[in-house]
Amino acid sequence: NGEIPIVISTWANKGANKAAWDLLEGGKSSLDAVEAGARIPEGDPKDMSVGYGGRPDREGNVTLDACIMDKDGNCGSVTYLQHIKHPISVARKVMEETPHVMLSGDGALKFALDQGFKKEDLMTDASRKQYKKWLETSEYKPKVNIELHDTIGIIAIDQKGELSGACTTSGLGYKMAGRVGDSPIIGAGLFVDNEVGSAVATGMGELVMRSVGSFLVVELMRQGRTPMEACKEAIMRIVDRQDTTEVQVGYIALSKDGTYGAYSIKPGFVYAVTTKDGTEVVKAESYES
Ligand code: SD4
Repeated sequence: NGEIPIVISTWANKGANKAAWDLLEGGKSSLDAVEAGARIPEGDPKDMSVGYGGRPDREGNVTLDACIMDKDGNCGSVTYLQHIKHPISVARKVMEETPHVMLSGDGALKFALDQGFKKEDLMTDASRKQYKKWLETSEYKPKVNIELHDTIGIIAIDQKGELSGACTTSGLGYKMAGRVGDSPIIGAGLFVDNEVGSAVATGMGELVMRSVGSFLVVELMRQGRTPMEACKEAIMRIVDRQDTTEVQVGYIALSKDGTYGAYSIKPGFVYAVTTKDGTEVVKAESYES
């Protein structure tokens, strides 16, 4: 593997890759491409880990985390954002229109509204029903590989060879109110270094944050690891230090030359790769078999 342009994303999110690819093919920037890709699951009520229709926290509030990073190392992020369907686009506005990297909660919402985003109810009949059912036991147990669609991390290289990445999620279903995961944290959920490559994480964010995973993957590539070797080493860093019996973490990585790879703790993690030859859903190698 190793061609340019290319877009890869976590899970079998072919629709996201298609939206991104259409822009890459038309000569648009990888930044435009990853934003367009991330917006697909955000707007899809059937995807219950992202944006509209996402699982709420245990108090019934849908709170969203997202970040975006470009070829120049600019980045923007929102955490604990409510009522806005496309947090990735708000994150891009934070990057482009403010002197800051991260806006959170009410401030992020106020900024989004000022920027013309609409306030919406992000719960759907399906997510309300599931939440009511969850309340019956209120047992908190994050599930591994929920139905092969989840938080989306998406990274791309455009025709000019420049890298960007995006990551967006409603976080772990039925998390504590106020919990923020790895996905909006630059270096944890996502990192882009235009000289080297980019990486993005999915799964139990706490484990990714503790090991600053995506930054680690990119730094390992800088030291000469292939994308797959770098993802594997970052996963081993987690596995060697804590109990991972019940949890999943997966990384995908893309190097500057278009080679890509992935690795996860548990089997079942897949990612979608799109080049001029079409889209392929690839099974990641994993620590456990
Ligand atoms: C989080 N990493 O909030 C996200 C959730 C996720 O698969 O990726 N779930 O921890």
